[in-house]
Amino acid sequence: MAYDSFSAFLTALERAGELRRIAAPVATELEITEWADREMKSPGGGKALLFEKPTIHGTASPFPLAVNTMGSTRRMALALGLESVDELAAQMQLILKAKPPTSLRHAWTLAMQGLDLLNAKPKHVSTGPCKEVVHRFAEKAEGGRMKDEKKPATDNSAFSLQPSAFLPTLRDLPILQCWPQDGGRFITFPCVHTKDPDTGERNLGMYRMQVYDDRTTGMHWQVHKVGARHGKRYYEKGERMPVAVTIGGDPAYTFAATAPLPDGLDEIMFAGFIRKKSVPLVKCETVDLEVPADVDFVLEGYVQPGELRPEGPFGDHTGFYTPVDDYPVFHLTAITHRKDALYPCTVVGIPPMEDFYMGTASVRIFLPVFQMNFPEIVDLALPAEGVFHNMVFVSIRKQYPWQAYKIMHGLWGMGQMMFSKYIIVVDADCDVHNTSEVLFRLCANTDPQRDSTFVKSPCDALDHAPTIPCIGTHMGLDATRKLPGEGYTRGWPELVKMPAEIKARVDALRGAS
Ligand SMILES: Cc1cc2nc3c(=O)[nH]c(=O)nc-3n(C[C@H](O)[C@H](O)[C@H](O)COP(=O)(O)O)c2cc1C
Ligand SMILES: [Mn+2]
Repeated sequence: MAYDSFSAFLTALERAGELRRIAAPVATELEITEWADREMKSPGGGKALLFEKPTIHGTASPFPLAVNTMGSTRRMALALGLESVDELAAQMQLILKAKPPTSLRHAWTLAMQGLDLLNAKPKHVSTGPCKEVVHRFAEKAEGGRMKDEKKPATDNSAFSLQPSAFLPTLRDLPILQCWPQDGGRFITFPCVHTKDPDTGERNLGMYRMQVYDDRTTGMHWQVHKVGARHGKRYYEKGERMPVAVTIGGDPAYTFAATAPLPDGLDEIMFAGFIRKKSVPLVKCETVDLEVPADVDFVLEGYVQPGELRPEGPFGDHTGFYTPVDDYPVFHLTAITHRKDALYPCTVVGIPPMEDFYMGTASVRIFLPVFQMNFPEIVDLALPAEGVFHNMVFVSIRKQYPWQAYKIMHGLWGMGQMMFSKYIIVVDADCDVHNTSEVLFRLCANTDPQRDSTFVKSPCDALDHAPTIPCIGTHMGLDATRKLPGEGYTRGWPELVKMPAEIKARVDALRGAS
């Protein structure tokens, strides 16, 4: 089911008893983060929070702020218009099963053809709610600075509400300064739209944006991401890169921007598939790009390839501050928005946080694709403690010796799974969503030297542990029961278990007493 606005999604959350409104003024500087962090860490992920009067240095922003809207299993499903994310996984499986794919690429192609069948192609519209207020900026006289001109990351203490808030600038948006040592304010749910200059293919990715001033932000696409690849091509061609950033609208857009689709596959179509309705695309005012017409905000602008500026520090998903590093700069040329625009965002930090539920939904939806390639995979989980990439639990139906290693290497070869620092493989009867059960198997079933392997791999750009950024080792641990063909000849012991009839009898006895 599609939401025709972000506010319609909030209404659905409210009806489901999943939303808490906060009428009191709360500061975008640290306070909202502290509130949201407590909510996210409460049992099951707490509730979504709507701050009706977020303040910017004590002055109310004209735009309410919503946070933790996808931060529970139920809200994540509601965000995608579902009772359970498994419904989408089942549809994915149906599409793939219709014609067994012969490779990963083929599997994706089939999935995307399936999207066509489901009429998920975007449709082009001439205008939409995101154009209710249009603020085009005059061309800036002063360009951005180039790579070699180092300057400390912005001190945003001068960040204050402009008196004429009718045509908004970035200063009017209730953008959070999340953590005390953050380099400034960061847009944490930006959906960044770019185009491959060679093929015209669209990409939608979520890359956080640090606000430098009312017209300039950072663009934190990490080197492995598609936005960065597009940027590199513009740089090679010596062309200015058009970029449009959307905030809000159907939460399916926000989710699609985070989903680890292979490069070249269109997140807008994926969003259409999720919501079972074509995404209405409208042309931007000042750049040659199209964006969903029903979003809350559109930030239009460009990245001048080659121009870099220090970005950070930022209290990150990892639970640590990522240090200052050079990233591209986004220059705004226009802001358009709904009259009643809401500002959705998230807060990241020490897990578990809202993004855990988003990552888990991605894994569930794409599990059928993993299983197409590796039919022995039963289930897969990224535990909250591993913050997406640090740890993967995978259960398999083992049939032959060293199959666990095939699975590890296979996963390391699949898109963003390349970042997986530790992969732990367990047998089919272990529930990978129960970390305690996985650790039990790991501890009990492994001989550390025999059952581990190290590989060299690209690492998540946010990982502070590798000696050199972005490269390092990954470790695979085979916690499955060992076969004679794996050199284990002692006879693997049985797990201690009670027969079902005794369990039933004790259930009955306990119920009666
Ligand atoms: C809340 C949140 C914030 C994120 N911030 C960033 C970021 O700043 N930079 C980045 O490269 N990836 C970030 N990601 C991860 C990307 O959105 C994700 O890898 C996505 O699949 C990238 O899309 P792409 O493959 O089209 O580049 C973030 C994810 C979430 C959920
Ligand atoms: Mn992509």
